Parts: sequence; C-alpha cells; structure tokens
Amino acid sequence: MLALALAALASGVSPAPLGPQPETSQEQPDAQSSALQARVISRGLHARGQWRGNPAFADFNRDGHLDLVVSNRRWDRKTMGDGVFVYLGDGAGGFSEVIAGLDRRLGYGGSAIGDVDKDGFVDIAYSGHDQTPRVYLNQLALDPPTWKCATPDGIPTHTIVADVALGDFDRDGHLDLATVGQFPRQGGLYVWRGEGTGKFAKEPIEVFDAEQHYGSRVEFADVTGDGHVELLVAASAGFRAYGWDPARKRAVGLCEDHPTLQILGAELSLAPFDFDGDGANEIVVAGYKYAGHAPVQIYRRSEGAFAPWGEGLPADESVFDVKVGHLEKDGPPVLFVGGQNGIRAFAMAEPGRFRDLGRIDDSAKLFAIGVADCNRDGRDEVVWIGEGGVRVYEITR
Ligand SMILES: [Ca+2]
Ligand SMILES: [Ca+2]
Ligand SMILES: [Ca+2]
Ligand SMILES: [Ca+2]
Repeated sequence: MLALALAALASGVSPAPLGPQPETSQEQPDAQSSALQARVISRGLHARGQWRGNPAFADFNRDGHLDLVVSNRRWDRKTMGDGVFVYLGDGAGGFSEVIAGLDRRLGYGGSAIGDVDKDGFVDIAYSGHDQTPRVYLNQLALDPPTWKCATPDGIPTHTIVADVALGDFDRDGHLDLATVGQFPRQGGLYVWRGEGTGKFAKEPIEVFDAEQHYGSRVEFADVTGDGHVELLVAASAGFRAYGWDPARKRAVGLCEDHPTLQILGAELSLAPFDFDGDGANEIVVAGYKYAGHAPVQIYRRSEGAFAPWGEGLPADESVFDVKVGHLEKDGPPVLFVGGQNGIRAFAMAEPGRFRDLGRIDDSAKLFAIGVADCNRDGRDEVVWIGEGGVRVYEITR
C-alpha cells in the first residue's frame, strides 16, 4: 500500500483510501436539496488551476478587512502549482496577492494563523507536501510588504504534511505548532513547542503513532470549557482529541472510551464550534459515506466523554470539508459541508436540530471550503476552493 500510495503521489493522483471504499461514484445530489441564492463576489482570485487544502482567514495588514490564505496544487496537468498564496481583502470582495517572501513549490496543504512572535501582526503556518512545514512572520507593515520565513529549513517532520494548527497546547503562553501527515504510513501527529519568537523546538512531542496513523485535518480548540485548547485530529483511526496534562507534561487522549470512528484517507475534516453555548466546543467530524459510517457527525463532550449529538445532519453523500458560520447577523449557526456534489448549508434552528437550507449551484470539482465574513456585514460568505480556482460566494437566500 505504501508503494502504491507513493507511486500515486508521484503521478499526482491521490492514493486509494484504505479500508472500505467510499460510495462516491454512486452518489447523486439529494433531490430535496434546493438551490441557495448565491453569487460570486470575489475579484482578483485565480480562476484556474487546482486549489486545495484547509484555508485560513485573518486581517493580516490590520486594515479592518479579512484576508485569505489558500494553496495551489497545480496550474494544469503539466504545471505544478505554487503552493501557498495570501490575498489581502478590500472588504468588498476584491483581493490582491501578497506573496513576497513565501517559498514557492512547497506543494499544496493546509494553513493556520496566529501571532507566533507576539508583535501584534498575525502570522502563518503552512503545511505543504515537501515534508517541511513553514512558519512565516507577517512583515506586511514594511515597505515593501513581505513575509519572513521563521523556519527557513522547515519543520523536520519527515512526512508529507496535510494540515497544521497553531495554539498554546502546553499552556506556557507561546503558540505551538501541530502537524499531521497525510498518506498511508507517512503520518503521525506532532506538536512543536513554540518559543514565542517564531522559533519552534527542534524535537516534537509525538502525540500519535507515526508508523500506524495519518490524518488530514488538525485543529486546536477548547472542548472541555476550561479555557485551554485541546488538540483535535481527523485521522486514519478516526476522530481523536488530546488534552495537555500539566503535571506530567504530556498529551493525554480524551477518546479512550469512544467507539472508533473509522474514516478514510485524504481530504477529510473537522470543525470545532460551540453549538449549545456552554463555553465548550462541540466537534463536527466529516468524511466519506460508506456502510455503517455517517459522513457527518457532531460530538459533544459531557461528563468526561464524547457522544454523538444533533439530528438532521447530511447523511446522503461524502463530505470533504466542513465549516460552521452564520448567514444572518446574530442568527443561528449554519453548518456548511462541501463534497462531491458541491456545498450545502444546514441551519441549527434549535439546539441540536439541523435543517437543510439548500445547495450552492456550482458543480465544479470541490476540495475545500472556507467560511468567513469577507465584507463585514455580519453574515458569512463561503469560499469555494477546487478545480478551476477560488471564489467567494455571498449567499442571499
Ligand atoms: Ca486586511
Ligand atoms: Ca506576528
Ligand atoms: Ca505553548
Ligand atoms: Ca458578509
């Protein structure tokens, strides 16, 4: 399987997932899911190439407008992509590229944001397929504006990294970097302790077995409500969460009692969100649909254990990415799922009850989605990331 995966990787084709095969080829869009009224409001984003990987949003240049990090896998069949891109938003759907100082040709991957050197400017962590994730310090206030690589040799993961996350896992006040590998037996989950300067420890904390497990999405979020983040991963062995034990100075698993949720291969996701408003995040986990496995599940932590929560969740098609946002100012949370049949939205009308709002009418091949209020009207836009570019949809319903 390793040789197969590597051969597939070399040819630019994603390897076949292990275990049960997804049912994507038979899937048809749910006939009952109506079209959402939506229009593309973005200008200045690339409208060609294949884009994928977990995006990130922040106001990097502190002009009050949200900016975007996305990654380019390839421009066309013969031309490799340029990896990480940053676009500054103008608050009205206009975007302009600011990539000075970013390495090209790291390959595609997920990104994360945080002020790792505490200078008040939000910095970027980027995964990439060259096995050496990078952290870039935000120097957009300089003339000319630039990014400065804080880790010029890369973080030595020795694995193809699918996603990264930034959070203070060990509670020392400095942001730490989590990395997770993607391809079969090319994985593992590591935390690299940050020093608060942009530098990271040379030796990681190994949280998840690099020989046996790999994953596709990693996030930091507080799932216990104590104000400290936990480490969440969508992995080959299923969804897992880890907390930090400050006494023993090590990561501890929070899913020991949890039935294994087996998910498959690459491009699967999770999203933390406090749906019930109790101060602790629930976790939406999304993956392939196959016999005995729901493509979307929400886990809520109660009395020290995770349990499935919520009804009315999408069940009829595989889901590659999931995000949570709002379509109305101060309105209910809305779950956005992206899969083989595009992007669908589900509103939580009352706690735990989700209702299908419909589908964005865009049938191009999708890999990832972002949800953020790009034009600052209190309502989130949806960023479509896939074959043929990146576009921001405003949903008007
Ligand atoms: Ca900005
Ligand atoms: Ca910074
Ligand atoms: Ca830390
Ligand atoms: Ca908006």
